Amino acid sequence: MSDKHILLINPWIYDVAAYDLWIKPVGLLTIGGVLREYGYKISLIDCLDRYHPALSGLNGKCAPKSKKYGTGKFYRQKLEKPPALKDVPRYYCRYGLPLDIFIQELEKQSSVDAVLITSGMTYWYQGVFKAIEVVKSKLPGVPILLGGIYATLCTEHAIAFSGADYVVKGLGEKKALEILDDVFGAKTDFSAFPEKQDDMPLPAYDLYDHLASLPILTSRGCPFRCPFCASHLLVDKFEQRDPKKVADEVEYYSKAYSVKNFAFWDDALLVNQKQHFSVFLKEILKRRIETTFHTPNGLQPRELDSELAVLMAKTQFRTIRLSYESADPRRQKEMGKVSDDDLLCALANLESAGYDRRQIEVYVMIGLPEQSVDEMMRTILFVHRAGARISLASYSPIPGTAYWQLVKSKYDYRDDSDLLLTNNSIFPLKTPRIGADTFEKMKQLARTLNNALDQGKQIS
Ligand code: B12
Repeated sequence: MSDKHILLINPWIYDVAAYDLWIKPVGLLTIGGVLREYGYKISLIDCLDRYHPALSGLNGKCAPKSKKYGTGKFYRQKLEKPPALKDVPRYYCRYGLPLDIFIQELEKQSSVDAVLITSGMTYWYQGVFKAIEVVKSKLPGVPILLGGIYATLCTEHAIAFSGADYVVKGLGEKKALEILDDVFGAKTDFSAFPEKQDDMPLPAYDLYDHLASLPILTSRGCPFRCPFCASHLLVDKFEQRDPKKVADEVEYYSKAYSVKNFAFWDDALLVNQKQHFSVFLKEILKRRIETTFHTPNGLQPRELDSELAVLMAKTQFRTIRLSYESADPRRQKEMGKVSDDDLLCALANLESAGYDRRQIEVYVMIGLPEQSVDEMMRTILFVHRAGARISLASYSPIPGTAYWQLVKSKYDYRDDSDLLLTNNSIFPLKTPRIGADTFEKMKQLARTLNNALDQGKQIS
């Protein structure tokens, strides 16, 4: 057992746009839960907590408001644009707690023995670096461990430039304990260490003052190998949890904390759905849990049969997004998980279960390497003609993926190019095939078609 105090930090988002879609640092908080089981005292500064008490009344304004299902805008402060983005006509901002509040929160912490910082998108690294810089100046000599998505996908970059004392690649529950052993000269007994996700303690959500909505994971990893996606680089094997234990978790948070919105963050939620997701939904019905569910990560249309659609309607799924990505048959084959018919069938099933197609959002990828304007247009039009909402997902190149090689060989992009340029709002602007004009036209087209749907019109 240890009496050491570990401070967990979820840093800001530095970006040209950001929106809180039920964001919580699940990985960091799970590590927090594990550390607590091993006797560490933990505390948290979540720069992305929109309900942070210090935000209410800030500059005479109230804390940012939430929409109906718990999403909302972050507080933001404009920053000077970094050189790589000089010609991008957007504001570059720090989203989340104002810097002075972060500093006050750090100063309030008593005797911190180590700091654990997480990281999200690769192109958010500047927010991570700033948090590390401030921690170093306010808590000199305290060891800093950095992990998370950026640290895993761009480990060399993080080692070279972040300033963290330890950079961790991949899942961090055990590695964090091992490093802390090293730091404190301790020797943890790992004989009872949970190997399965189900045996891990719950994420340390109790560290928040206010919990309105939560992400939930029923699995880790992904059995698919889509060439644009990094999931397999983050977690190498696909593991699904016991659906009844996931239901226990939802029941616990909805009863103990009155959480009303749960967003699934799985990469592949519907794999083996009859034995997995449907079992979870039946549990929710049986236990009469009254909450609302959301799937911001796209669902696989192929798995969405009529029985599942009915279960989703009964258990109050409100935000439903489907992964379609492209109308190009070659690309569909490459991804191996969706065809036009799959999408049409899933929409028909959802409609029969009582959903209005216009509320179902369908992801359309734009800006993929070598993707033609024609392919993007055909995909956008196909979704519109199917009566569903177009949700544009602009491509973000990710180091280590199959498409990364293609990006480097086809575009003016090198391994040492600034990661800021991999931002999904910026990369398409810079690609010769798309460029700012076409990108804007695609967005405009999607907006026009979605507006037409809202007015009950379909443009053929
Ligand atoms: C949920 C999710 C989202 C959510 C929100 C995520 C967020 N926090 O902002 C939503 C739906 C909003 C989203 C949006 C997008 N996403 Co996304 N998303 C994910 C997803 C599926 C899960 C992330 C997650 O939380 N995992 C769960 C936790 C448990 O894992 P974890 O945080 O990694 O933590 C573990 C380890 O990293 C480590 N660890 C973490 N912190 C620390 C700290 C320390 C000290 C240590 C030791 C260890 C450690 O231990 C943890 C537990 O083992 C990932 C894919 C994936 N499998 O990770 C993609 C992913 C991060 N997203 C990605 C992409 C492309 C996008 C979009 C650009 C898609 C689009 N075109 O619109 C947008 C961009 C949004 C934006 N504003 O820029 C890419 C990354 C892109 C990049 N360049 O970085 C990923 C990797 C998927 C992919 N396609 O490859 N996303």
